[in-house]
Amino acid sequence: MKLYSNAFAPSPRRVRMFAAEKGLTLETVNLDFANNEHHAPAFLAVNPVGEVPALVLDEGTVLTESLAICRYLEELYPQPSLFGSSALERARIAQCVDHLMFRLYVPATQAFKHTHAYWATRLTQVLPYGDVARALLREELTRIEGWLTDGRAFLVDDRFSMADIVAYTSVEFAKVGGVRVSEEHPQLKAYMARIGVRPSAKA
Ligand SMILES: N[C@@H](CCC(=O)N[C@@H](CS)C(=O)NCC(=O)O)C(=O)O
Repeated sequence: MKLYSNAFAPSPRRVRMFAAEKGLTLETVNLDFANNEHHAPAFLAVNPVGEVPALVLDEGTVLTESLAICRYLEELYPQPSLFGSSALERARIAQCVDHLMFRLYVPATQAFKHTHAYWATRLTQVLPYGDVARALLREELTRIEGWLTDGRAFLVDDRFSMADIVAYTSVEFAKVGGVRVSEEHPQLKAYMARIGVRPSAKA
């Protein structure tokens, strides 16, 4: 298997972190976005959308979408289970992952795209929309702070899961959209430090 990735982007980071938690080493090709390597014909032949991650299987099939790739790896390598091991646990983790993808990751991408210099020449930036996305992001950080006030170590059922991977990588990514965990979020700050010392956080 070969993973097309980018060192700084959150979507391939989810896959790298997931693989590291499973103890997997994936052959990885890092594309340089600044040099538009993700829009070069060689990569568009792999993923015509021009986005990472893309996982090329040994028989040639290409999988895209970080969550789909992680689910595939979970099926191949079930332990440790990161999507849950009972019907209820799987539902609770999926519920949290979907919530975070829509309410944390999406506003983080919109804040990044509509305020950061990297995107200025790549799309029509609408700065007030970027500000709306930042406000939504701050609301979401406050919501997660609320979840963590009951003393839980991880987001779902007190064990590390895909929900923590999505939360950690998205909160990290929110920084490039101009939103950081602040003194208003002491539980979230401690949570980020707790997840950040896991070896997978460096993957
Ligand atoms: N929903 C996709 C999102 C993929 C995506 O947006 N990838 C970004 C990096 S996080 C990308 O390749 N961006 C390149 C570009 O838009 O130019 C997933 O979860 O894999």
